[in-house]
Amino acid sequence: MAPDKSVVACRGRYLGSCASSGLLAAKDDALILGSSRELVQSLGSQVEVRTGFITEEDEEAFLRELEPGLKKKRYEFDHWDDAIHGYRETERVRWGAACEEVLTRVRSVVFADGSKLLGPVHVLDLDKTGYIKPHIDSVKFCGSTIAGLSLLSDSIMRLVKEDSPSQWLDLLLPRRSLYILRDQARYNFTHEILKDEESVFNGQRVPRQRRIAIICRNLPG
Ligand SMILES: O=C(O)CCC(=O)C(=O)O
Repeated sequence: MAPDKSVVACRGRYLGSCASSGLLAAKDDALILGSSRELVQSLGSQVEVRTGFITEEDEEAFLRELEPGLKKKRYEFDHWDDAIHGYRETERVRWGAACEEVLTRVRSVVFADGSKLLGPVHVLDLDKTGYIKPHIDSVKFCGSTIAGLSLLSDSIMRLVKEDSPSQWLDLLLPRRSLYILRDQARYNFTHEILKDEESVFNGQRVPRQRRIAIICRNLPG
């Protein structure tokens, strides 16, 4: 009989698994590691990682649309006060049919019917040496939910409780996965994307390559 893997302790940290939890069955919880079992469980409903959300063909469709515009921009490295190091970015309202179909699927999974969404989709291209420092998205411009597709590379997103830094979650974001941050996870925890040198999940190196994130947000309510 398979062991109960509902929560697996890993060197003083906890790795949630949906193996025996009906409530969490729709999620890939083995991709979420936290400072305590309680935190993994309590924040579990507000953090999701869905592996294989897009196909290789979908990823290629996004790259075909985005590369010509991105290539004209330079990666930005030297703004000391920026939350992001080694990036270029763009926004896009209109997409070709293949990408629009994926984005419709993202919106239907992430947002309730009738939610007011930020019109343009944010595209963030991180160089292999790039990373995103801990920050909380502006409450002026962004509502309760942030969802992102990861293209080209696996990566680790770290959430740290703003007023209690010993409370943290690491999310392993595999290439072509979708992540979703909601409510407390979005408002009370900083999020960051680790640099290549620090990219280790549950003791295992997760090499960071160039990564493009396609990010959808709702509007403040
Ligand atoms: O690259 C990502 O998926 C996260 C982006 C991010 O942190 C942000 O846009 O606030």
